[in-house]
Amino acid sequence: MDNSIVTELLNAFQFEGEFEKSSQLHDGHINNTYVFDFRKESGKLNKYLVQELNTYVFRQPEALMENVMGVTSYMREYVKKNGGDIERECLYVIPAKSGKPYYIDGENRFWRCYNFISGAHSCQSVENSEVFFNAAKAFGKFQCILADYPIDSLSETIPNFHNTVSRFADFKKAVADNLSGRAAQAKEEIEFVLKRESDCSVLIDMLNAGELPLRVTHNDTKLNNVMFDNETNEGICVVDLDTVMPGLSLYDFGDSIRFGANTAAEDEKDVSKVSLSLENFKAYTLGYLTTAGESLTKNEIEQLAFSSKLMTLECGMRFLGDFINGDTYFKTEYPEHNLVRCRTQFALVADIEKKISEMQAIVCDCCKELGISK
Ligand code: GN1
Ligand code: MG
Repeated sequence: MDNSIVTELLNAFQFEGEFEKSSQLHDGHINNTYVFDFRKESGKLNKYLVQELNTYVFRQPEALMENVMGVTSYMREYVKKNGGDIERECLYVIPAKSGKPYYIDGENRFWRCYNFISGAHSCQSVENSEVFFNAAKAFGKFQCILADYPIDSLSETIPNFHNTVSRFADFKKAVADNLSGRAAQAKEEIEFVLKRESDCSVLIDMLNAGELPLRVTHNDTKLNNVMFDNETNEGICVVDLDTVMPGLSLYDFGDSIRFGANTAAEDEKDVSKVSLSLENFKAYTLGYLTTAGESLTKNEIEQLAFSSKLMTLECGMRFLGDFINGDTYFKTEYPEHNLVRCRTQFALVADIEKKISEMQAIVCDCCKELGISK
């Protein structure tokens, strides 16, 4: 980060202490994230998370920050009431000196700042199933805490974010427009998506028929969006709240499985390494049902396995669409990055299709183990 922008941000936000340094974090495909270190008079280190919001992806940044302010205040009250640590178990926004929860710099970049969760770490992959079990408990709890949050007060900052029918339509448009001229490079992958059109409407049809409840959901439940306590390894705080919007519990469950139950990385080039780990699927299902199971309906529980397939298909279709559009949405490190990412997602979809009955049996076993009868 260049010095002039650091100086500008130091003047813009209400930071405490003497500034020491800034460093960039490289997780995430959308925003630019930095850690700012300060030294307090007491000698204690004081860190903040400073983010440049991607306003190409988030077209309504003010509305997004209103969502974030509402949800973080609500969660902070919950943590307080339950005797938790408000510095570590929830995020809060550090306001700009103007009093606004964000700052727009001289080049029109949109900045916001959070407390930094200390004594905790994030994980980029599932090293053992306990980590995944703990992530699941954290996301399940997150959903339960927000169960009574006034859903109508949330703006849909990215309309139809997980509406797979509309994602499918966007995908077909990307193929038809072929802005980058790359569609010919991805014939097989395009076919893979087109063959699965009927899957795309399953959950949306159920929602429209009143068979699934609309909830306040996170919508980006990647493993690296949970902070784990360094000592206990418990998931203490769910982060990356930019996509908290009305949605289906199944979006959150399925997206977690997509990322964390894959035996390979999201951008693994060797697709023979990609498969669905039934062990990790079980760990996540058990953790999620431990905290959220009582609040889920029978229909939600029945669709858990399918949602894993659908969210993986959807994400793959988004990567492929972006490849064909010319990489305008996700950050990429090399020209075929989005194509590589979509291939891992489709390999995972294919493996889930083979294992779907086993996954359904695992969901039933977990319900029995936890005494959940629906
Ligand atoms: C993006 O920024 P990050 O990495 O948490 C994306 C998610 C995708 C994910 C795929 C706002 O999340 O929807 O599932 O990449 N976020 C947005 O890794 O589009
Ligand atoms: Mg993230």
